[in-house]
Amino acid sequence: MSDKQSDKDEKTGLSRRGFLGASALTSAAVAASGLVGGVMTRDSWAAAAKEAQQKIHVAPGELDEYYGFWSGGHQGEVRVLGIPSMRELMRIPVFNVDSATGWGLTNESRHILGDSAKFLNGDCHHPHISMTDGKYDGKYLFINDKANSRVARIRLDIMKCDKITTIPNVQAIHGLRLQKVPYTKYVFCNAEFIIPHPNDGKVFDLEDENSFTLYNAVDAETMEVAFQVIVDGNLDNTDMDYTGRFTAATCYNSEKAFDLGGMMRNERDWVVVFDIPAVEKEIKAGRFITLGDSKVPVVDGRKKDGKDSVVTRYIPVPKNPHGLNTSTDGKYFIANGKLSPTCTMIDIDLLPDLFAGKLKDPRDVVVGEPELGLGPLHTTFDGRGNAYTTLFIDSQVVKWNMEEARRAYKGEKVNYIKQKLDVHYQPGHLHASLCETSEADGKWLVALSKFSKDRFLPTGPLHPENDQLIDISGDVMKLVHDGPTFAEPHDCIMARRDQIKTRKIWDRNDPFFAPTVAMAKKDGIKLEEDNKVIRDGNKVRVYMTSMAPAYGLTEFKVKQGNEVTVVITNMDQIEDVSHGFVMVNHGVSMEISPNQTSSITFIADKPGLHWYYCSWFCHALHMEMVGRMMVEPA
Ligand code: CUK
Ligand code: CUA
Ligand code: CA
Repeated sequence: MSDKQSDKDEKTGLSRRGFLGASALTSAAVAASGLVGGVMTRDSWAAAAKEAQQKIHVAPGELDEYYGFWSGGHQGEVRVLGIPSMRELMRIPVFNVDSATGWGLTNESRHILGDSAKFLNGDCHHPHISMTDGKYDGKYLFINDKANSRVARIRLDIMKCDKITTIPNVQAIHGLRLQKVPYTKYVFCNAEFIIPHPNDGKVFDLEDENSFTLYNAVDAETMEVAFQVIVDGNLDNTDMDYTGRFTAATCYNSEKAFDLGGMMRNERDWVVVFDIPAVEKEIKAGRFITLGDSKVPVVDGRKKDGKDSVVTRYIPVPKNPHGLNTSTDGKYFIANGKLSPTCTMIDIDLLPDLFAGKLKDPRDVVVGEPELGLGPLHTTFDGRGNAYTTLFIDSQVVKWNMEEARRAYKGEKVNYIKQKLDVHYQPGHLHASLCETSEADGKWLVALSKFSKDRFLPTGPLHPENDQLIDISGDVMKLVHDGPTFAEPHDCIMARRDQIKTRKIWDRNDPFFAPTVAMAKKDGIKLEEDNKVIRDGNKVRVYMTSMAPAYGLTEFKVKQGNEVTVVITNMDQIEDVSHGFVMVNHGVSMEISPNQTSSITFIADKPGLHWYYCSWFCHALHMEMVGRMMVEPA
């Protein structure tokens, strides 16, 4: 950070320490003037933000303190940002096709995409980092695809997607969260939409008892679906506790309706709580079914004749709840009311009694229901007992104290609301640094606003979103940065930079390109040395190395109609020297980073001379890094 900054502030002549003190006084004055608990004006936050703005200045050559991983929304990728600078560092293509790296075009990426490679789109919402003992372990990042019902895993050492799983029997994977304790064994994800089973066109009725949706657990290592649970109603967002026993999910369509009016009919929908060891026990005892062609064990978690199943409990909460967040102290599941101005606090310590039948009413586990403002969507935490909730309709972030909200629910007169801060505009998710772990450090908060309106230079009818950085380290929230982003990130996650350990260059034994290495071995090729063309009937495999500024092969000959696979191994072992390969007029492009092997397959359908060139600037003679494919007419 800006430790090179001058010790004295030029305008005020105050030392840096004095300046901080003065700003703390300003905060106290703001509190005394009654702004806390009220609305701060544009002027007042601008003044309060001055000192915080210096904190976010990461000078040229200096590094950020946190990694941020941003969902790319219906653009389908994951973006890596540095926090607090909000500088975009990298993009990780996942459910999209990427021209620069060749994701979706190369054989390696198509192998990972599997059958779903036929889809060129995705819609990601929820990026989450794997954990050990309730802390980020930096191994993987998982993300959902609502559009094509998939879950993807990104290896954080290379920042590439390495597995994608399509969830069977469902439509639209939305909420996604990870097991926190003792480690991320399961990835939990919600299928949002209710569909008939089997969905073969004979039944279109959602009232039918064979119409339902499923809660899903994916094994984080194998990425296979471990089990599914049938639920009443639908599923929106989910989270897990810090004991490893319970997960919870919101349902906004307890009505099983198919239209807006119907979905808003009930004053209360519910949170469904899952007892995960109880689900595992059912499966072990053989009490499960399977659906369609899939072999995944399915346990029924619906109520039967008003009686609870052994794996679920349904807790009524008001109305069309959305976000579901576990407080970092491990005490509460918090359901965000959306159509109700409230959040519902569920005491996790009371859930064993609820499952044991010791409580009369499922609402007995509710220990707080603070009234926060209009349109609560998501909540995050600072590790100091405060919660921060987005108010979509009010365009605000509200800071509130959880223990005080709990006391107020018992009838005590306490003002649990600490501050309301205007954000711009209509926020969905918000996320504080390390807030999904027991290490929540209460430093930075990002509010992901759905509308930017007047905040940026106009870009035509389509506007960017606005991800706003807020300093929450003091008593008062300070808005310090507007961050334009493309196509609705929905959600993000921040980890300390020491928690993410990346490789500088590829390991030659990396499983990412293992199928290509196996193919070369069959062809008797030494990838690190050989520059050879293998002809196999109509198939031609062209193996070459690359080293700046030249390919190992500057020409090769094929016949019109041949299926050509170009395999390139980058022998530059210098960090940051990536090459590319583009075959002009063939839709062929890929990245080959240091020590990496990449391959791409296409049809040589046009006779004649066709140039190929390096697309990643690698050397003073990068423009000259070219070659020719000669295609003889059929
Ligand atoms: S959801 Cu978009 S604002 Cu998909 Cu997490 Cu709530
Ligand atoms: Cu190799 Cu540019
Ligand atoms: Ca509803």
